[in-house]
Amino acid sequence: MTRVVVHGLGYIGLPTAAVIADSGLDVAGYDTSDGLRKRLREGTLSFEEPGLDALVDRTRREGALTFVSDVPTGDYHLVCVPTPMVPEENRADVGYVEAAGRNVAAVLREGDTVVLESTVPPGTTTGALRETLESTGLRAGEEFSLAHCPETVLPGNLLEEIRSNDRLLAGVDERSTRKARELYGRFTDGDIATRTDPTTVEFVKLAQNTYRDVNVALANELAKVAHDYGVDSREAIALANRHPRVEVHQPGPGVGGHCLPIDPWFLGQESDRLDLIERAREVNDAMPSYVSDVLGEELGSLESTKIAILGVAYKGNVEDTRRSPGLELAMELGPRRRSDDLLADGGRGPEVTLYDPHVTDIGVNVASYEDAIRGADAAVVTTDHDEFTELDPAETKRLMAGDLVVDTKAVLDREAWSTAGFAVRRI
Ligand code: SAJ
Repeated sequence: MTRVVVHGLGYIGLPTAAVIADSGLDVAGYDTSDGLRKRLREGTLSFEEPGLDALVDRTRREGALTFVSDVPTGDYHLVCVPTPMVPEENRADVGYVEAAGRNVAAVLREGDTVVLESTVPPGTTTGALRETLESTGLRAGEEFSLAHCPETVLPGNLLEEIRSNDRLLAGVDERSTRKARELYGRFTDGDIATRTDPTTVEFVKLAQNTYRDVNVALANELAKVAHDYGVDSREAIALANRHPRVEVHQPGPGVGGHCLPIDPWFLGQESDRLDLIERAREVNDAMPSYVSDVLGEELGSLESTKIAILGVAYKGNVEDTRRSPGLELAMELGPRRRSDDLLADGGRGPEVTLYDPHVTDIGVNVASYEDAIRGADAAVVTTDHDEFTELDPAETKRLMAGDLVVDTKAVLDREAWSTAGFAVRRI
């Protein structure tokens, strides 16, 4: 039976491995983290994703999916490792891709196919990865196949999107493209477009996330300008989007996650032409500071205040806090202080509390809803979790000291919260 080895068992690798196993292939999942492999063998997932737990559990019990400690040989090697940004440099760190390439090289046989799914700067597949794999003496496009097929799935809807999204893939030659297409054709119902130029496909993936980031930056700027005219930005954007060729995204407290704040920079890896794209990044990165200014403006001063931040996941209905705008806002407002520290440092504020019904990360100090809002001068909604639409304004009003709620995601029922006595400020 065809064996697929999936390298990297994170947000993309694990669900992809499970979906491929579910399609009837023999899948071996490998990750360099001993702890992660151990937890997966014990049946513990390191992140929350609808349906994933059950699918991993079932495919494991059926013997289709195994988690291995040593990289085995495989007909296909799928590389799904992270590509973080080098801190302070706005450049991609492709070290994990190269390391995975070395692991594949150690077991690579003639006739095997290697597919890179990670988001990378243009030129990585035919550059760094190809060189690493060819250190074996085998040639890509001759003795083995090599292709790039970037993942496009949205956290919170991973399984559905792995199975149904249209895909774009490119091999280094016709055979590589055909071999990769055969694999993806087994488990996706989406349309598969193919090319034989991986660099174009790498570029396209970055262009997609850059489009979204720049569009959100436009929405954020429009929202700030709209406020100066007394115009409701959400209403204005909804009305603007009635035009058949306009699709402005939604403003918010900033852009988080592991893709949009990073991927646009990868376009600048070998080009110094980034201009609008850089500005958009700056506009989005400055949103937490804008929200902090809004709070200061509405409260008069932030000194000795208590601010409750509602939502520290990077977006609604996920538990991932990577580059979370809510956490950025907390840092912008200052380190979390206990009330007794306030006396010690002369009463400078604000005190910041965090609430998030999805976040279980022990590194993030989340309180219960009641503790977060008790005595707060203002509450700021920074994530559009479904649960937030159910928050009780009357009960919240009873517990809070102040009456300001800044709803950066427009999730609260403005009328109900106003009726309960709140001043509701949207972004
Ligand atoms: N956001 C806004 N306003 C919007 C849309 C998003 O402020 O109108 C914010 C979100 O709140 C969040 C951030 O942007 O903080 C990113 O969220 P997202 O839902 O836009 O995207 P991700 O990072 O979860 O997933 C993106 C997706 N890319 C596109 O939609 C083009 C996904 O399809 C990709 O697979 C993923 O990046 C990836 O891994 O590259």
